[in-house]
Amino acid sequence: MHPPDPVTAPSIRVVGTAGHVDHGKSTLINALTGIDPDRLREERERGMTIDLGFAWLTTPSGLDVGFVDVPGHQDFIRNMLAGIGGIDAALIVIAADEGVMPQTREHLAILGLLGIDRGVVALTKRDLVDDAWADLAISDVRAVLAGSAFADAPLVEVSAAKRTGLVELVASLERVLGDAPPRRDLGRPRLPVDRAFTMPGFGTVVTGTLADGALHVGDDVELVPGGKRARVRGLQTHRRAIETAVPGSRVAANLSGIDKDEVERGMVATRPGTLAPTSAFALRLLVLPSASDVVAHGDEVKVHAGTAEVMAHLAVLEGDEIAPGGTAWAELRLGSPLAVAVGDHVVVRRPSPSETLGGGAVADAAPPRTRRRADAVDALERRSAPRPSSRVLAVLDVPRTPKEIDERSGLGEAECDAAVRELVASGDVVAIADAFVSRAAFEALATHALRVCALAHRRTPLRPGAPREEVRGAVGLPAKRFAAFVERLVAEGRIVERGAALAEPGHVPTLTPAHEAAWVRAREAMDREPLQPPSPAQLESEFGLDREVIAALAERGDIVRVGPDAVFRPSAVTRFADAVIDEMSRARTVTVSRARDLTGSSRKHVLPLLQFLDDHGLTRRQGDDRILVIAPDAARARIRTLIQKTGRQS
Ligand SMILES: Nc1nc2c(ncn2[C@@H]2O[C@H](COP(=O)(O)OP(=O)(O)OP(=O)(O)O)[C@@H](O)[C@H]2O)c(=O)[nH]1
Ligand SMILES: [Mg+2]
Repeated sequence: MHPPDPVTAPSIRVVGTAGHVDHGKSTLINALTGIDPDRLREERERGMTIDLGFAWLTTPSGLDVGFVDVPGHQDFIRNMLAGIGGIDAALIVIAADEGVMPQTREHLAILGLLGIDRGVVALTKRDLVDDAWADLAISDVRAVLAGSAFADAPLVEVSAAKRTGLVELVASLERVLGDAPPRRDLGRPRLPVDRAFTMPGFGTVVTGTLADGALHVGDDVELVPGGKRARVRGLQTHRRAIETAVPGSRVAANLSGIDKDEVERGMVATRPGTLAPTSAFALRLLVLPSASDVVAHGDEVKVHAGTAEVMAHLAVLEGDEIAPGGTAWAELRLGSPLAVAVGDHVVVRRPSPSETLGGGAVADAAPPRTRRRADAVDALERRSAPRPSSRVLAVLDVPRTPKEIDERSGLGEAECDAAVRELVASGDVVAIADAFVSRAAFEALATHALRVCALAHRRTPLRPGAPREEVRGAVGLPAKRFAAFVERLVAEGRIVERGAALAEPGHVPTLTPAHEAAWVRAREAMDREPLQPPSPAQLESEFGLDREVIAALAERGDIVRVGPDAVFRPSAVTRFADAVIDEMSRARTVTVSRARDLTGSSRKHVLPLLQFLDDHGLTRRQGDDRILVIAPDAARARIRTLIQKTGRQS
């Protein structure tokens, strides 16, 4: 939705492998990345993946891709399910010599249930077969994929042993990932934990694929379920330390304040208070056509959601059972609490004999307990029927013009306008210049902009804030929309404009102790003869206060910049202004030399001061004289507000 924080990688995606045991998934990942995803000793000894493996590469065009390598053996399918949820695209691995096998089909079915519809097929071990065999294998694969989301997925013939086809495979992955929509950023980060371990010297580390928002070093997190709190002490993506992890990236988070034993796979690290564990949820349950039997009311099933896995009791809300290939509204009453959100895709399996039964998207994460089944179904139907406003809201994860909203939502112009008006009135949608954006997306942009400001304050404490253009680049808004965006944040008191910079409202430029000491001496010099103070050049040569420090002093109100080469203490400016205003209200005009004599200043100092009064609409030149152009009282008031505006008074 917007470019990530400047300190994180430019673009980041996650690919998961899928495919039958021994078809060459891990070998291929190793050949592509140089990283062996089989990190356990047992895996290396048995030549088989047992648990999830992780690797990464940067493509020729600069895309960072993380890989989650899953086991193909059916005994470890729960591990596969824990890793595959957060991916952008699948790398479907099918060995040329064996072709499509049972777990090829099961993994494909799982990808379908999870709504993962992008991928590349790698026909591996090409070196083991001749061309005729390979052609047969390809038509076999195409037949199996027909009718699935992967029907038109690119297919690349590769051999990890001979290192052929690898360049083409990366190019295909790049293309498929390039077409993938940006990961949604709701400003509500969720990190489903797929590993938790301790690292000597660091403490507890959890890893996962981040969803729905960014995580920052210093953030407080809650682990759901359980409610244990911790703080993010450090973040890494692909072994690089980062300040901010973006949604859709592989993240290792070093947590303080929590023991390794208190965290496990299946928990979700999230912003405290944003995700409640649930003990039951409702969904439209699709039973796979391949299921060996009907799925019946009262069945004990296993639910896989995110990286979690819990036992559940199935309540079928329509009829008593769902036949293979059928769907019905159902409720899953969980044996232990689970962190799920509406829209999450879950997979349902039979514990024994072990089999993937089906799945669906969570429609209600907290269904009311007692009600008639028919009422429950009605409520779920209503909830999931897309109303015009929810269709409009769904397309406003990025700013769009009314015309674009019409096109994308598929609604008529009138219906669309009415929905937008309703959403703006309820505060769910915000207008910025010519476009509209959802409140959630607006909030994510705001959080992002403020992060950039905070970062600038930390990196350049002397400066008034982050350059506007830098913030604009970071949030990725065109100029007009950015102006409206900032205006709104200013009006809400969440950001302040300081010249060409944007800052957090509380930010005050801070000087180093050495600069503070220099300023004490310079201030004495300025106060000695307030209307003949040292010039900025002298402040630099004699006191070591360079332009940047002077800007910071002006920002916090210790001095007033009156002209390019003139600075004064605020009290000197008001004293000068009061004297010449008095003179003009008495004698109507004042000359440069009269102003100088009146205030005991010098010509060099008086010229910029008088120019300052002209520039701010208090006085006007008339030949060699100056006259007041506003009432004396108004002039006195204006000079005081002006000085306050250029900084907070010292
Ligand atoms: N000749 C040849 N052998 C290969 C190729 N790719 C993998 N293999 C061999 O196939 C075997 C299985 O490879 P893995 O990469 O472990 O297979 P996998 O799909 O990761 O297996 P699981 O993770 O257990 O599901 C190993 O002995 C590999 O050396 C290839 O391109 N050519
Ligand atoms: Mg493997």
